[in-house]
Amino acid sequence: MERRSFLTGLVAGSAFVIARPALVLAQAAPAPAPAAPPPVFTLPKLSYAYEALEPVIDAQTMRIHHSLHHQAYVNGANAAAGQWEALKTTPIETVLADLSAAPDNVRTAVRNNVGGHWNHSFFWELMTPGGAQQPGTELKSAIDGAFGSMLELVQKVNQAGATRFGSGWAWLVVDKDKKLAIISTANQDTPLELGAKPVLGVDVWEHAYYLKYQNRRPEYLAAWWKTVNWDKANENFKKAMG
Ligand code: MN3
Repeated sequence: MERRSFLTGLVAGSAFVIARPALVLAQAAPAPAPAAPPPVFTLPKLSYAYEALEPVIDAQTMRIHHSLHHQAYVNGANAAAGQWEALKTTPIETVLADLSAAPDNVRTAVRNNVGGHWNHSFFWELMTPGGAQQPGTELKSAIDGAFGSMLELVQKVNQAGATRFGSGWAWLVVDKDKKLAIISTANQDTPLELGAKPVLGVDVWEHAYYLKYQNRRPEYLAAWWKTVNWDKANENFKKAMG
């Protein structure tokens, strides 16, 4: 079609659209579309307000991190579930422990988005306003045995987070030999694919701290410990050892 006749066609089409409403009103209402199935993955609600972790993590960072970044991973995970049927029914931890089971065309999407959803869900629960002060007796003695002291644990996790190049996470995990270990993962990779179960983990993507701390990631890491919910960490440790 030549440009001239295409434009002429558009004008004629517009006139037709303007003439239509009377016709539409005369018709019966269309049948409602069938209800969409519920999404496979949903954004978890936080058990505290966005401002509750101030001054360590500011409300704006929490709002953007939870309602936009985490939501984007949830959306990506649901899109992946549209392409890989098994993702709708397989437990998320099973999926992340063996990414080789995912078809080639969705594996990266699953790694990034299902991984991101899982990591962030874990992270929100691991924090609480004011922190829950101390690790329990069992976890404390395991930490002392593995690293010497709480202070050394904190230093080693902070070191792992500070030296993660680019984006990722630092973790205290129970490894596949049931030993405590400190690791770091890139992007939204999870400890699950290493056969490890996290006790605690901290997001060191810039989106987690940049508004308040800018380039001072070590300062964010040092402050972050004030938010740690040790009750949750104790629970994670018992589950991992059980
Ligand atoms: Mn994040």
